Formats: sequence, C-alpha cells, structure tokens
Amino acid sequence: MNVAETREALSELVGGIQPGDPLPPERDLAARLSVSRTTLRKAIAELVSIGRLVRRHGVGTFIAGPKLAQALSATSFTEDMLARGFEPGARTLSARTRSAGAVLGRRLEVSPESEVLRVYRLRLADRDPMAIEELHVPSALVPGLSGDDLASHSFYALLEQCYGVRIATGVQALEPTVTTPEESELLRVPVHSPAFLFERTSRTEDGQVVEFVRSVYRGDRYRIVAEIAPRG
Ligand code: 16G
Repeated sequence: MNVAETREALSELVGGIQPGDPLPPERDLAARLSVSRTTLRKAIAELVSIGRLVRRHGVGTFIAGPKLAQALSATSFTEDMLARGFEPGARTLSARTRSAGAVLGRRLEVSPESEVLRVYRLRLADRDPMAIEELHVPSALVPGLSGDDLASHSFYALLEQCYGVRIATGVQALEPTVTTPEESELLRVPVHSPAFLFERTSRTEDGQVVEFVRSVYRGDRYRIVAEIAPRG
C-alpha cells in the first residue's frame, strides 16, 4: 500500500477506537496493515495534519474527538456553543477605538474618519480555545461598548438588548490558512496548524453594516457544512 492507501486504512482502523485513547503502537499497526514503518509514519503524520489524530509532545499520539460541524449561518458563537451543550466563553485580548481608514471604512460603509471599535477575542468552548476573532464595529452603533463587556457577554445579545440592533443578513468568505506563532499559542495548537479563516460582514434588516469580523477557527476542531442551494 502507498501512503494514501495506508492513511485511508489507518483512518478506518482509528474510527473503531474511542476518542482520547492512544494510537496503538507503531509496530502493531505496521504489522496489521502490512506496511513499512516509514509508510505508516507518513500516514500517521497526514492524519495528524487533518486533525484525526492528535500528537502530544513527549506523551504520544491520540485519537481526536469528532469535529464540530459548523454551518454557514448568522448565529453567534455563544448561541452556537449553547446549542451544542458547551459553555461558551470569551477572553478579550485587546480593544481599541480608532478611525476606520480607507479599507475598513469601505467594508463597514462608513467614512474613513469614522471611529471604529476593534476587539480581538479568544473564543472558548468549555474553556478550550476554539477560535480567534477580530471584530470591527462602527463606534456610533454601540456607544459605550468596551472590550470588557465582550469578555463576559455575547456581542449579538448586547447588540439586541442594549442597542436595539438585530443582525439579519450577511456575507461570509472562507479560506484555508495556517496558524501564526501567536495564534498557535493562543489556540494551543502546533505552529502552522491548518485553520479556517472567515471574513464576515453582517447587516441589519435595512442593510446597515453592523460588523466586519475576521476569525481564525481551529482546523482540527471544525468542519464546515453548508446547505446546497436548490438547482435553478
Ligand atoms: C461568530 C461570528 C462573528 C460574531 C460572533 C458573535 C463567525 C465566523 N463569526 O463567531 O461574526 O461577531 O459570532 O458572537 O461565525 P457572540 O455573540 O458570542 O459574541
């Protein structure tokens, strides 16, 4: 078997083992799959890189838990985690207000001189880091909102409850990326781990832009699932 076939056979075999359990010893796996240790190691490395296996340095390789299926919908991180039975969390890493500038101004459909609140947050599920979000919101929409508020409250809930703003629609772009050293430390993954880069622009019912968010979601914890629009 070549590496790709070995990876598929190993993936099948791993499917029968409980998440969190250690991967059986290499020599047993190589014998079971009738492949060389070199081929096996390459197949293991591939399963690690796509998040089926987790390598803990100095400890060993383990079966990863199932990934969270993330829909491309307008839900908030908090709503999404509560629906899955996880405790949602946020840690504000930095927050500041400054003028939009040309590029962000265009995205938020405000003048370049307009003030924009930028909040950089780590998002957690049951205290596990899952994503990093860089939120930009026109200050005029959310007077008095601070980074601390967003460490303890859902942004979307605050928008509705305190500012009477409801997000109705949006556009979301999704690209593959790898984590930077800083992101890797925050997300507790190896440097250059695969991740999803989302860019979301959300609007109210009457079309006003509420947020432009750039988020990095862990590739080892998420898979993206989208409904296919009916054929025209
Ligand atoms: C999600 C949204 C983000 C939004 C946040 C609000 C993506 C890629 N991003 O993470 O745009 O600002 O939810 O979450 O889905 P919150 O209400 O829990 O603060």
